[in-house]
This record gives sequence, C-alpha cells and structure tokens, in this order.
Amino acid sequence: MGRLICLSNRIPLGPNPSGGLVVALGDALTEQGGIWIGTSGELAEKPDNTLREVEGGAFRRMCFDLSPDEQANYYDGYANSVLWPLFHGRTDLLDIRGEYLSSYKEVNRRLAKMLMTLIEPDDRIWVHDFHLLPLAYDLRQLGATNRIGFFLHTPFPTALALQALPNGSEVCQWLAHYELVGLQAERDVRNCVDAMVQVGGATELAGGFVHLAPRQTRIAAFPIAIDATEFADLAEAEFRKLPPGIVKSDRRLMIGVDRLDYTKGVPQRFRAFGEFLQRHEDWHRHVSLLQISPPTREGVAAYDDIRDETEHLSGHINGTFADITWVPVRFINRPVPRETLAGLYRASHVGLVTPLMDGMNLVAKEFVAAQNPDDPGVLILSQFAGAAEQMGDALIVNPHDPEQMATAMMTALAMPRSERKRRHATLMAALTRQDVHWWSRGFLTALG
Ligand code: GDG
Repeated sequence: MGRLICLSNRIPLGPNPSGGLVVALGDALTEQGGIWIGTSGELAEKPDNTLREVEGGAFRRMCFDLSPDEQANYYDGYANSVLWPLFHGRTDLLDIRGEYLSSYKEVNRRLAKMLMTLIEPDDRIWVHDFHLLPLAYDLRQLGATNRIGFFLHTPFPTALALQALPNGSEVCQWLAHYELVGLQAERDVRNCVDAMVQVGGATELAGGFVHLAPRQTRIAAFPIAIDATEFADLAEAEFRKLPPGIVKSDRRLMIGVDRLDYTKGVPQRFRAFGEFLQRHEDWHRHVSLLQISPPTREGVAAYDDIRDETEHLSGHINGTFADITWVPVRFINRPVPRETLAGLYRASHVGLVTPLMDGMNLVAKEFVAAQNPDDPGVLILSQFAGAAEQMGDALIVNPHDPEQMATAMMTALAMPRSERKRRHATLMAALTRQDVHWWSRGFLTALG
C-alpha cells in the first residue's frame, strides 16, 4: 500500500504548538507513517516552488513558505476573514474581496503543483481543513488519480449561509473532487448535503453519497477525538506538580481553555459567571474562574475586538466582586504548557466549554479525560459544540443564555459525588472507545 500524505495549512513547528489539529494529527501520523505537508510559518518575499524537508520529529514533515502578500490575502484574508466566520455562522463578519479569493486559489494551485512532483499513484492523500478546500480540484486538473479525502475541522454552514459567499457553488464544486468528505458531526453532514444539492446543484444518492459531475462523493461524520488514556495518565502525573495554592485550596475552581477566538463564547461565559456571583453571595470567596486564552490570529480586526471585550469584562467582574483575599476571574492571555493544562483540568471542579459554534471542541474531551474518576469535576458544554452530539452526560447549555448558564454552574458545584461519578464514567467510557486512533482509522478505512 502507498504512503499517507497529510496536508494542512501549517505543519507543527516550535516547542509549544497549540490547536486541535496538532494534537490529533500528530497521533494519527505516528501510528500510520507518512508525510505531513504544510506552510512553514516563515514568510519569504519570493514564495517557494518546491517543498523542503523539516529535520527531526516523530514523523516526516515537508513545508513551504508563503509570501507576505499571501499571508495577508490567502491566510488572514480568505481563510480567516471569509471562510472561518462563514463556517461559524458569523456572516456579519464576512470581509469579501476579490484579492482574497485569487490569492487563496493561487496558493492551493502552487501547493498542488509541488505535490505532483512528490506523490505516487498509490499514495492516499488526506487534506485537512478550510484553508485547502480546492486542493483535490487542482490536483485532478494536473492529472492526479489518487484517492483523496478531505476532513473539515470546523462546522459546515447551512445552505442559506453558504449563499452569502459569491462563489458558494464553486465551494461545492471543489468538494466534489474528493472521494470522501469527513465532517465532525451529523448536523454538519446534513448541512453539507443540503448545500451540495441546493447551492451546488448535486443529486443526493443513497448511503451518504452525493453526485456532482465528475464523481460521487461520500459525506460522513468522523467526530475527532483525543488519546484519552494518555491524557488521563498525563493529568494524574501533572496534578501532583501544581503549586499547593491550587491543589490544596478549599476554593472551588472553574476552568475555561480556548484560543481567544470570537467563536468560543468567552465574553458570554464571563457574563454568566457575573450573573452567578450576583445571584449567589454565599459563593463569594469560595469559587474562582481560571480562563486560559492564548492569543491567535493577531492582526485580524475581529480578534483585536474580542481581546478588548474579554479584558474589559474580566476587569469589570473583578472590580465588582473582588476583595483583598479573592480575585474571582484570572484571565491568562498566554499559552500554558500542555502538561500544566492537563494538571489544571484535574484540579478543577467545573469545566466550562461554551462556544457559540465549534466543529468539535477537544477541550471538552481533555477535561473529562483528566478527571479523577473517584471524585470527578463536572463538564458544562455548549449545545453548539460538535462534541455535544457525543457527550450528552455533560450539563448541556445554551451559551447565549446567561441565566441558564448561571444555573448550570450552581448545579455543577452542588452536584453529589455519586452523580458526578456516574456521568463521568459514561463520558469516559465513550472517550476510551472512540479515541483519536478510532477517528483516524475510521476516516482512512472509509477513504479506502
Ligand atoms: C479546531 C476546531 C476542533 C488551548 N490553549 C492552549 C492549548 N490549547 C489546546 C487545547 C486543545 C486545542 O488547543 C484546542 O482545540 P479545540 O478543539 O478546542 O479548538 P480549535 O483550536 O478551534 O480547533 C475545533 C479542532 O480543530 C480539532 O478538529 O475540535 O472545533 O475549531 O487541545 O488543549 N494547548 C497548550 N497551551 C494552551 O494555552 N499547550
């Protein structure tokens, strides 16, 4: 059998990369063997036309540089200011410009040309995420006959939202050049099939297939996962290394961990915590919220806005409620090492995963895996995270409703140990059964 060639916008570089794809794909490639190809993270005035090998690491990696113009138009522009907001239901943030789309197409075409010099006909190609939607189309134009699969890490928009894109039907055409389109959740499969039919003009066939010339494409859900056993072991070991002020405190800890992105619902979470404190004076000094939010996509205007808003809200809550021995909200706007995160999840009594829209959300899964099964914390999970389809034993909330979220916080803090153990055992059994290896095997088996 040929090799597995994985493509994503960025290959993992640096000592401490964060992001769901890095965690999930690294595990899959180590197990399968293959090459991970993507941009280097470096900018070069004259963009590369050949891929270069990256030394070291658990698996083979190859990369190429973008030009500053491509970074602005392909990455910050079409990927992060058009597709990302669109796919998360934020059509109000769309910034549609011709130069964004032409750069996006050009980068994908260039990558396809570089790939043609590398791939063998029996290699399987696995393309990841919204940065590379046209890649199969471009490869087919150049004569590739490989099996090519696509996995979208974000939600898929409704047919109606896709029509906000001037080239919505072209997006459907791009997808029709894959043998397999994998999505996170059943809701995304429904949206994708509907969009392919209503916007792209495809025909829905039996068995999860759609037909849009020239081929039949299978569209199915493959909910991404984590290595739950490995994460549980890491959390147990790291918990012991945390500062005594966190582990020994009799104060209850709520934790949120999210890239500082407007999709993650951090301002709504802060408002709900403010509502909780307003309602429950008896909990003052007995609970605090630790929010870890490394910056991301700096330079895109909507991200500067979300930073200002979260800083303002955390300051406001602390200004209203703090006293000389208690700071209700600790907002950390820097990345924290993965091991420390694992320990912190275990030290927390409540995990707050309340995105307004999310493909899956791996933090929900990490939080559950990290708990002490004998005295576990409680997960509060947004109904709009893809993870909610699998994790019904969490407390499911509507992140737009601060009163309901404040009630869920109270329920979680007061939940008897027996109920916490029962909910945790069910969630953990599913995470162990459907782990990241199950995810990648499932996708690759379906790809054939
Ligand atoms: C996309 C989709 C989908 C966060 N802060 C730090 C840190 N993280 C790690 C978490 C987790 C990962 O980053 C975030 O993954 P998510 O799944 O929550 O979200 P996205 O980054 O938006 O990922 C998402 C995912 O792709 C996979 O398909 O689930 O829906 O949006 O692993 O722990 N890691 C470290 N320091 C931090 O400060 N080390």
